[in-house]
Amino acid sequence: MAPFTTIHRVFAEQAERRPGKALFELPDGRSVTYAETAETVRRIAARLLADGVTPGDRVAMQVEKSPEAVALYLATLRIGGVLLPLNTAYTAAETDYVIGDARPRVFVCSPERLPGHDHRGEGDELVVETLGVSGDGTLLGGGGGGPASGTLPGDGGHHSELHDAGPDDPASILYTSGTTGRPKGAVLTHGNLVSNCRALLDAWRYTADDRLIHALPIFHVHGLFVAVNMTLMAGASMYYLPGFDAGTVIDLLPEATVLMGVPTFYTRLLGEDRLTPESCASMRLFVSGSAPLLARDHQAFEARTGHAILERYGMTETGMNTTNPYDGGPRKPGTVGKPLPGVETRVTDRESGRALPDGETGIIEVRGPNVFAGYWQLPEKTASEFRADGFFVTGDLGHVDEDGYLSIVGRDKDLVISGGLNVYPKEIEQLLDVHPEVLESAVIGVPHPDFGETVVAVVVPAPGSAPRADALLDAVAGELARYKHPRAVRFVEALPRNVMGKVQKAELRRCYADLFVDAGAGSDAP
Ligand code: MCA
Ligand code: AMP
Repeated sequence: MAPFTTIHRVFAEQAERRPGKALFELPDGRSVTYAETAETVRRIAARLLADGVTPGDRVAMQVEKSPEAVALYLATLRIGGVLLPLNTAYTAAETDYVIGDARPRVFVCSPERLPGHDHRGEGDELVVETLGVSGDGTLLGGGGGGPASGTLPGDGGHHSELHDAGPDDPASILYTSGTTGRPKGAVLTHGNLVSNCRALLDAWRYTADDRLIHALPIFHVHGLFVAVNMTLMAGASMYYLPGFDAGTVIDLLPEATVLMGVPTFYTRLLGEDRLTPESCASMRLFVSGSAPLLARDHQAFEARTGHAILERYGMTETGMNTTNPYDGGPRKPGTVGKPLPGVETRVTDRESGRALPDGETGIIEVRGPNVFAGYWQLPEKTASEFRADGFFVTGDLGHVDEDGYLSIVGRDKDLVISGGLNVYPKEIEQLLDVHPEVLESAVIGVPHPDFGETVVAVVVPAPGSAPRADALLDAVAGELARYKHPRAVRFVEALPRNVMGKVQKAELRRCYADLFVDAGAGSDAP
């Protein structure tokens, strides 16, 4: 068996092997090579050491997408730190909660966020650094910031040692909300990242010859631990875009080989006349995940381009679990394929945990080297999500067909996935329910032409009150990131409940299923 290696070590080896090769191709025509990135990694590593980061310390990152942000990720691992990537859409309240829970040693934020997020007054534990989109800010030596500025250790301000992490050492903590409404940190180990990346490189035949269109955010598993890690480990290049823009992606298709995206990417691309077999001539693979891709869109994309989108299934807690085949079998629309090598999946009865025969729908469970170490400082919560034999209970509902392909048919967890971003209704309901004009609320997801699903709040006014929808939305706006805001509010006299008193969300979803069906992409409900 090959000795254990880490993402940061493989990256360092790739930078030695192909120093002049472009890792990042940027929209302004500039490129950043492997050697240049390695140099930035060493400089940031030195800075983080000077800030007092020791192995196991968390380094929080809430910055716009830039090559330096990837270097910050690699620098953190290089010195044994644990990366805590934060969504740039988070409000101050959401950010403060995560920072308070994970207790990072260093918080690197965009310069423009600094006034709202200067935690230095809260004690001398946290060092705040800034990093802007052009690499500006204190992290790369712009002054201010850490306590030890100007006294960088290592090789003249360059850190030359690589931390030797073991497979079970934590590499990253990613916060996911949950049915309790409180975000919790999923601890991913070096072993999780490397094993999953290797399995994907093999499954999707990803090599140094690939040129990826990278239009995802880098604070989730999809954009960072799938797309970036695969590119670094393979020694490939990426067209590194600040976000998804259909026109820009179409412009790049003739230069690229692979696109990884959420279903919204593909529905938006299908709206472009320039999406043709000719524009896709150099492409060899389109991957979709993070949310269900409608079979209809899969078929439409194949008809327009000749490419069958490869759909795969993953989760923050597990990385990637299953994938449709690259070759050796059909990519079946509406399915997420078979387990990756080394990963086991099964479908069980929720209550008893009994494995169900193929064809029957139950809870999807996963076991393998990809499955996380647990929730940060929540041992009981962690234990409750695992079976005694080590399978992790995903909360997704699915069944396996006669060829062994898994289909996801629903969720046992109360979750809305909007444009590939998870929204937990509980977080919104808690805010609405404390509003003086609200008796109670139920937040649901309904079909949306652009985002797949979108958030709707169904509200019972307090007796004698007649709240306005915009007043309720204002109450949510200050607390929650924009993508979590309800796109429509509907008032009802009472919520439908079953005999046990539980709110019947399925009935509400049926009732409001058509709210956005004829609405244009991105628009609010009529
Ligand atoms: C932006 N907005 C959204 C979303 N994104 N609202 C709801 N859901 C969203 N996903 C808001 C904006 O703040 C804006 O608000 C308005 O909607 C319109 O924005 P627009 O310009 O259309 O959005 P965009 O910037 O084009 O972004 C849409 C997007 C993006 C491209 C779909 O959300 C995205 O990149 N999603 C991918 C997320 C992802 O990486 N998921 C993977 C996590 P206003 O104009 O009113 O201010 S899951 C994962 O990692 C697991 C492991 C897995 O399996 O992959
Ligand atoms: P997250 O917690 O953000 O990592 O989101 C993980 C969830 O996204 C999973 O539990 C699924 O519910 C959903 N998901 C990911 N990939 C797919 C897919 N290909 N089809 C359907 N749902 C998916």
